[in-house]
Amino acid sequence: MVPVLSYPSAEAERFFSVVTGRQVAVDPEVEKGVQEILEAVRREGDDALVRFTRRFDAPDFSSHQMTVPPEEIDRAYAVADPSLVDVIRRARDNIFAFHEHQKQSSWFITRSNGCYMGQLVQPVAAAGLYVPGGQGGETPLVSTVLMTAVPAVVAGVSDIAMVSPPRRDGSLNPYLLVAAREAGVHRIHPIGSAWAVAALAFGTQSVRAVDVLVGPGNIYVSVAKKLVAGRVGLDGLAGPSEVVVVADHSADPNFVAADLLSQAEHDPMASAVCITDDTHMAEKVLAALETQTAELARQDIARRALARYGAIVQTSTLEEAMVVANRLAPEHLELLVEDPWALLPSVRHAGAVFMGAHTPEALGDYFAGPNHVLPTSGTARFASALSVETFLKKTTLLAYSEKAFERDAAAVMALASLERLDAHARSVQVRMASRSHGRV
Ligand code: HSO
Ligand code: ZN
Repeated sequence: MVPVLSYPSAEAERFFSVVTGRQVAVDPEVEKGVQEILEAVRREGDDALVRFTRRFDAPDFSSHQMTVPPEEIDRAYAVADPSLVDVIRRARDNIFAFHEHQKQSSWFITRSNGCYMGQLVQPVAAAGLYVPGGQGGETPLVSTVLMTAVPAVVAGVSDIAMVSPPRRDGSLNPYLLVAAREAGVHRIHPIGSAWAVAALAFGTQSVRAVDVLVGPGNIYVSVAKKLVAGRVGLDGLAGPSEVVVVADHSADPNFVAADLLSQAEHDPMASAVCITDDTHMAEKVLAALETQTAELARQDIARRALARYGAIVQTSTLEEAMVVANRLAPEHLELLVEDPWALLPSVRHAGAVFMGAHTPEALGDYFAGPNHVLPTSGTARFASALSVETFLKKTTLLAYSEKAFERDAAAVMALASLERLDAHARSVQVRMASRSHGRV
């Protein structure tokens, strides 16, 4: 079902490049198609949105359906299972509590002679959240609503729009509407794919343009985000999901297999890798994978993912296992080892770390508090989870007294003349010349 690779070896190296390289190449045809969609939305606004939505999602979609009215959200509560609404609220509260700690404050410092400087931290004015369709609305990604909306709310964004592809009748799954209201989303547009990204980036008659656009999506969404980068702020470009499980002799092979499968069932391109220093682990995990996969509704997806992007990597030590984990820089890193805290200092690159036997990734996917929108495809080398910071921007501030100005004037003029920028030098010089006391 999955290959067992020893490390170091040529096979292991080949596997690593397959896994880390699985999202790099974008078909130029796809990019061209997406570019045309963006242009159409920019030129025609709502008309283009209605046309694309009718063609791909909801055949009778009309421009009146472009924003979900509050009564429809009320009706969603009426049909939703109250115990699920309660769970959504508890998840929201946990996610809020975690993200509250990410808030940032403005700061000021004083330097000698009456010189002040600092940084103002402010939220962006408008944010857009992309929530994937979840197989025609059958599998509503409520957790993604919470994970994208809550950090924006905590940041203080006062205009938060959510988009998600509609079902055949033009509506959204009621649980998406409930989650959106619970999280504090202000407007919901039942549109998806590249044209929804375009609408949020450019604005149309019904969809206001946003300043920051976040959320995972398929290849069309990611390509569209890439093409509007620069016009709006973005989170990362979501690639297929991935998990690395580092397991030592103490790990329960059933847990390891279950956690590998929880990623593999997301997507045929998902990657799930176990790295172990225990020579008996591979055999046991393989057996557990066989049994457990057969019981999954999405076993087809999981099998395809595991066959191409799954492996059990055998190392001789746990330190070596961490070297491999850091090379993969996975979205999720589980440490199913006796003493995960002892291993933590060896973690260099991972989107999110899950410590010990009782912390399956699913806790973080849904409920515990940390964000599940994470850097994929090895981008954890430089990128971080979606966070409050994604929705904040900073403005620096400077205030000089005359005395402080006099102290620094000559230095500024020296650098200005080195760069041969006369007007810069003069802007300092005229002030020196008009000082209340003395002349230069
Ligand atoms: N594991 C996904 C998040 C998710 N899981 C949503 C279930 N629902 C992120 O890689
Ligand atoms: Zn997941």
